[in-house]
Amino acid sequence: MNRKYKIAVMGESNVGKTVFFGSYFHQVTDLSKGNYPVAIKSQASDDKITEIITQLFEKKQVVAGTDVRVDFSFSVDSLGMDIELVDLPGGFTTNRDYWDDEEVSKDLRNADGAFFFISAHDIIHNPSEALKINRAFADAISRIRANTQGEVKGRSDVPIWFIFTKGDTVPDVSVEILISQVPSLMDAAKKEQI
Ligand SMILES: Nc1nc2c(ncn2[C@@H]2O[C@H](COP(=O)(O)OP(=O)(O)O)[C@@H](O)[C@H]2O)c(=O)[nH]1
Ligand SMILES: [Mg+2]
Repeated sequence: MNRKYKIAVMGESNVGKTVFFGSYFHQVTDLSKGNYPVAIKSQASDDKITEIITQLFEKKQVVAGTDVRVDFSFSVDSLGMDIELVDLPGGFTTNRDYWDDEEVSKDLRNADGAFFFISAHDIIHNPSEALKINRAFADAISRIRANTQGEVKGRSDVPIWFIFTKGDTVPDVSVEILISQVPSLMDAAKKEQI
């Protein structure tokens, strides 16, 4: 019996979420012709992921924007994991006005892990936009870390990952430099902070 894990996905429209997930699934499923441990069990998710991989790697076209929640859930049976992963339209996760209507708040409170997508291009070339998104993300991290009333286990150990996209547009910038540009997010994500 696999254990279920819910992953929250945060990132503005166009940051590169769908391209990242499409590339990930291309690498880890038998669509890239090897013997890989990841299984996509829901037919709807499988159809959607196959469509994205075909678009990116066979037709070599960019993918259309996401305007509804897209289920990317998958399983790694060898690790006993069922992973619930949903690709959301970007605006929902960076504009806090949507968080209650679109269940983003609930996703954050219940997440077993979270991905925050940040454009390396924006950090370097559009810092005011990056700062705006940082503020929304710092708020999201505090919701992930918050202790829900009555919950026994604290939330200080929920893993949070930052994914810097579009690194190819700023080839001379190291990941250390990118991290140094978002200190408030790194601090907010630290495990000890509750
Ligand atoms: N240069 C570059 N462009 C990217 C990268 N990832 C995504 N893009 C482009 O950014 C745009 C938005 O990507 P998409 O994955 O649809 O973003 P989403 O809205 O976050 O799902 C598309 O035109 C992609 O081709 C990357 O790593 N480098
Ligand atoms: Mg998308």
